[in-house]
Amino acid sequence: MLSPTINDALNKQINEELFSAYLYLAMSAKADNMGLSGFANWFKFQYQEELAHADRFFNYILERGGDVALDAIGKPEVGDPSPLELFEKGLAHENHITHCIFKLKDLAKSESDHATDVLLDWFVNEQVEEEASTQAIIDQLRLVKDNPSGLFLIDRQLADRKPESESEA
Ligand code: OFO
Repeated sequence: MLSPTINDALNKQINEELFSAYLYLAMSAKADNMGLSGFANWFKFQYQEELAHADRFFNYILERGGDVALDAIGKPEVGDPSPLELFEKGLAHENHITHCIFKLKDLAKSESDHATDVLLDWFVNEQVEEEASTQAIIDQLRLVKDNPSGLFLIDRQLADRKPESESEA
């Protein structure tokens, strides 16, 4: 059984993950409008991953006999960014999510909720991976600056991103 405090914190994290999904979906549309279909593809997969993250918390709460309470999802503000700024915004958001996961870990530990603590280990590792992959794209974009050929090549590379299940097969 989940404590009310942990249950509430996990519900808030479902909302964070769904907002993440929404944000990446907005970024995908923005990239598509810029003519960068590879970037749009990358953000679309990110959107799907975030939905899966929300699902993981959703299933876990129910598995532990808790109550799922869904809240309103905030409006994602993307503005009018350059391709580099899009990814910088994505990284800043992932840094925020990492902070949320760390706070959840602290809470689980303080309540000796070992099951939630173990669940969160998966998310700690996922955040390391997500921050690293986003940073790698930022590094490439900084390297090519505004060079259209460089941007084109990165776009082609991001078009190759496949869902995790397919790339592992
Ligand atoms: Fe981007 O990892 Fe979930 O939010």
